[in-house]
Amino acid sequence: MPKFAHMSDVHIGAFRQSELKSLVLDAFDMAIDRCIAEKVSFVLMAGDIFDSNIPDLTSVRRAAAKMKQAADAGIRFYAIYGSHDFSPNYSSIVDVLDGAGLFTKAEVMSTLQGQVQLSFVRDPSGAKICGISGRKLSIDRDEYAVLDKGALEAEPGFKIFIFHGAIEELKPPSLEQMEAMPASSLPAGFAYYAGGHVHSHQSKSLPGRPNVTFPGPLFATDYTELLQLANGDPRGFYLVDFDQGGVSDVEFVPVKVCDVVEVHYSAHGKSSVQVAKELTELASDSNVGGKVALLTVEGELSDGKTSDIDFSAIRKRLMASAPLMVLSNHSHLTSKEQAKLAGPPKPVQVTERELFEKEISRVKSSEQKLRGEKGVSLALALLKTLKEGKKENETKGEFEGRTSRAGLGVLGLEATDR
Ligand SMILES: [Mn+2]
Repeated sequence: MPKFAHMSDVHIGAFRQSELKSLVLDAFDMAIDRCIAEKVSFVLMAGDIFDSNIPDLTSVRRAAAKMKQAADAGIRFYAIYGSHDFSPNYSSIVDVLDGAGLFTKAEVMSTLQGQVQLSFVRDPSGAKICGISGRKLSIDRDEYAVLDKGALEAEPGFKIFIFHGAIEELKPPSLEQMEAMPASSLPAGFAYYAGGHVHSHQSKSLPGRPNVTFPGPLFATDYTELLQLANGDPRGFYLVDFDQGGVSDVEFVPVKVCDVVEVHYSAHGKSSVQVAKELTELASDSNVGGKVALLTVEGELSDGKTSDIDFSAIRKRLMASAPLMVLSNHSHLTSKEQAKLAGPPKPVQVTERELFEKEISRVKSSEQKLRGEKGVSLALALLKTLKEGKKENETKGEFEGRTSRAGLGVLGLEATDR
């Protein structure tokens, strides 16, 4: 029986550290090797294949070489953008690979009388695939609202819908806050719904919409997800048996590239001297060879400062057992002594206002609006404008023009034409 694979949220190019970037690609290699061994007809990539629209090229080169190997084995790839690798003007790596013939973009969209029309991409196996990409700022939700579902539902044959967004009925409790749409937004009567965006795996059949499936990442994309791996959360993709009659089996295939372990230490109620000593011993005794080690230190020191603890020395000790990588997190380590001095941290906005209030007396200007409370408000408004970064795909010139126009607007000055 023919098979297809369904992956999503691989986030190739994620992580700053080259060792972790490489592990993301190792997971991708393992998944593709399995697809080749299983002789799948095609692979669905439901968005966020890459961590950004223009990821680092070393990662792209490795991923493209692997896909080429699969393509040479006769495997076809159908992809949509996610929210990370989307670009509004066709300058995403997804478009590059589509242009090079390695991918086929599964979103073929047009608008007719205010309605969104989708066209099917036909795979040689007979499967008909269509879908909607993820976008930044959830613009895609509007597209579902005006989607011509009737035409899609009327199409006969074995149909797959590919999408990038959370579905209310399948939202994991840990992602309560995530924006989601009801399953009724999806056209009914397809054989399989290949989802992306939700970073945990799940497959569920809903009335009229069977096999609504999210694979989640193949490895991890940030520190929190590395912690999930340390806690034993499985990662992988789906293998699906199908024929023209429909889907007969949906199987989750775990992918594991390495062990991830957390070395957890509570410093609560201990002195900085004691913590430094105990952490050094803990690091010397921990065997994290061949693993990714996450060192978490938290709690409030009874005595001494957090800076008394030499974390780089402790890290070095951990490195002695030759781990793949050591990441440490001590952002939740505090001390009684420092808390007394500094008080609880203030929100950024409060700090900014306080700084301006302190400095405003130094402004010597006859312009009333630059002084006193008015001056503080103006400075805050200007700062807010200047903080707006360069927009995706905005050129340097466009960015500078927009920023100076907005700044002059805040100051109540007219921009002069050059
Ligand atoms: Mn994602």
